Amino acid sequence: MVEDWERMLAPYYQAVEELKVKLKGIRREYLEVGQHSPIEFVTGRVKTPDSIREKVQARKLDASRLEEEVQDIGGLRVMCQFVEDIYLVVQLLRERQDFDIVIERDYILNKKDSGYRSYHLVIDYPVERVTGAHHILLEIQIRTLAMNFWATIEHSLNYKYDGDYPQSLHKRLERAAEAAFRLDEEMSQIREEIQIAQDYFKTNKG
Ligand code: 0O2
Repeated sequence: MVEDWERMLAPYYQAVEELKVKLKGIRREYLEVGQHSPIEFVTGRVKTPDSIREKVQARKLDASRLEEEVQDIGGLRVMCQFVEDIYLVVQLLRERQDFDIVIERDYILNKKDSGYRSYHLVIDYPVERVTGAHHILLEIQIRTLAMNFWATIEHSLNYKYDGDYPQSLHKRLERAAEAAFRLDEEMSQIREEIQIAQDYFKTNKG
């Protein structure tokens, strides 16, 4: 499939590190001016050759077009406190000049059958190499802390059962996904109250 994985993955490692710095920079900018940051924390990873091979086989992808077919070889994850923050982050990323968004998938409005919720962006990112700009695709997943909690647990179970859960577990995971979503809705209500309280404080202080 690939002769030299280290060489092929090198631009992905560079891009993931660069984007972690850039996304954490957004958080820092908000905090510097004393505002709520829509970004709580950021993680990033590059898929292993084994995991890339597995995905190509499982999805019957065209291995000769690996870098176009597997769009999450390099992946960033942005965790937010509130669902509203997710859409603000998406808006901030749409306005950036350092990459182009090529695909947007809203798995919050359109949750997956598994119960999975997240907002996915696939971006075309130019990595500056000594040989010039090398364009690669990267996936950015944007989700709340509650969505991340559910996805992390479900991912481990998925791995254990190879996606073939007992029916009872499937039902429980669905219920857990709905509970996580209700938690997000409750937190959004609190967020509105906090903002009203902050506005009240600004108007009435002194
Ligand atoms: P890992 O280990 O998480 O990095 P597509 O289905 O192609 O239209 P999508 O959903 O963007 O578009 O792609 P894909 O390949 O289905 O999912 C990409 C990643 O989204 C997955 O990466 C997961 O991180 C996450 N994801 C998607 N669906 C689910 C789900 O049902 N449960 C959980 N826990 N995560 C999900 P990988 O490949 O699993 O690897």
